[in-house]
Amino acid sequence: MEPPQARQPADRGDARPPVPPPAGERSADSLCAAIRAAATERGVERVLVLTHRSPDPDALASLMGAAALVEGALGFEAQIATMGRIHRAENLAMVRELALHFDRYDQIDPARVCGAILVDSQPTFTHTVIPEGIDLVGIIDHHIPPEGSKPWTGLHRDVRIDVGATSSLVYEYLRDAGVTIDKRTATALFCGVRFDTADLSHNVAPLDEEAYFETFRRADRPMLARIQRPRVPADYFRELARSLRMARRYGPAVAAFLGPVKNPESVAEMADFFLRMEGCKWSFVGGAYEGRYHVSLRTQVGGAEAYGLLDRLLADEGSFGGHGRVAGGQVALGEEGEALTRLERRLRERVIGLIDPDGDLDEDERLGTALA
Ligand SMILES: [Mn+2]
Repeated sequence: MEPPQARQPADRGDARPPVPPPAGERSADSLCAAIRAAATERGVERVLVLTHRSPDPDALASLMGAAALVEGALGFEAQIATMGRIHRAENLAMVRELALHFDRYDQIDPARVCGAILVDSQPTFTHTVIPEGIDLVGIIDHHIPPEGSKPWTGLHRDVRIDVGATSSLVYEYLRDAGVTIDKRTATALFCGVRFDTADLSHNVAPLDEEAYFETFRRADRPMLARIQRPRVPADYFRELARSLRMARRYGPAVAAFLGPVKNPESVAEMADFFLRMEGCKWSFVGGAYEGRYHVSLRTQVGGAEAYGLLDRLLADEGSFGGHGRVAGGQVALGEEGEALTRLERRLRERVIGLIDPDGDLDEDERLGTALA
């Protein structure tokens, strides 16, 4: 939909400032109009592109795509800044192969940008920081905001929870703006859609299918293969062995409370891994990293929604998000040791409570079965 145009007096010509689009509008045109309005107001043609802490492939690709939109559709400069380390081997491979170089938050000069676009997240999410002195011009995301959180009410809020990947949304912006998607951006966007939809196997909207196939046609396929099966450090195998020893089977669920982990991504990775077990309807894994307890939940196709299950497991502790079969969250940990042990005990009790609501299990059954 075209943003409404303000009536323009014939004698003012080009002096008319760009008209910002109405709230709730979500198209490439309206985002570009919002950025142009901010650039005119601030007198800077440079846009900051941000996402959540420790970006995953969908976030990384969305950053690249949004920057390509800023440069290709507006001819403005884009500055991408990220925070938090990237741990998962596949995500590191994506950064390495695509030769991504992002600025840190302390390299942002608010005077040198007209505003920011936030992708694959929302400003109220706890894992997302909007630097001080920066005006948010637009958000593009597909996550359900946590219950009770106030939605951001800025000009360009494009949150489509029915779409599997933010990369698909960004692909649509580039398509609609007529920006040519180069090989590198296409490779990244394909990784984003692939990662968040598990190769179109879940959370899929028609837009995801189009984005997946169109970006695949333009992608660097040898590079895609290198990103998907990267080499992993020896530590990875030690953590894997430890996780296998600690995991327990509780009827239809597999749960593992890993205590401190070297790599917070291993929590999500193990949740994916355990879900592959025959008969496993859902998996739940938690691990402590740098003062926070990370949890990941996965459910089988046709099973319960991951978001609702994790909501019950966390019972108002920490923050979480999710869509379809995937959900994840974090709980801040208090003093060392004690808090972690207690939290893991509470979570384990809630897992057992979910699979055994009537308390029919005996002591032995409540301990679960070892996997290895
Ligand atoms: Mn995403």
